[in-house]
Amino acid sequence: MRKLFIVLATGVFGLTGAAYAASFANIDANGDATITTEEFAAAYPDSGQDVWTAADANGDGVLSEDEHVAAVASGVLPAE
Ligand SMILES: [Ca+2]
Ligand SMILES: [Ca+2]
Repeated sequence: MRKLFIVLATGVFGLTGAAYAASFANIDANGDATITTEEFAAAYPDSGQDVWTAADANGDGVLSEDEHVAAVASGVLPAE
């Protein structure tokens, strides 16, 4: 029973990670590992400049995967 729980828990976390990776990859249309304002606008058409500014933590004009993870985790951006 304990072993079954561990297998189930691993499966759930595995799925969550895979779903997130697919999300970033989908938004990063050209696959360069950063989200530009154009890619951001396509993925989040309802999010404005204030959301972008909050998500782009280091202000370099693109979102890294770390910044995107943090923005989703903090609720700045909706999880897909
Ligand atoms: Ca990109
Ligand atoms: Ca940035």
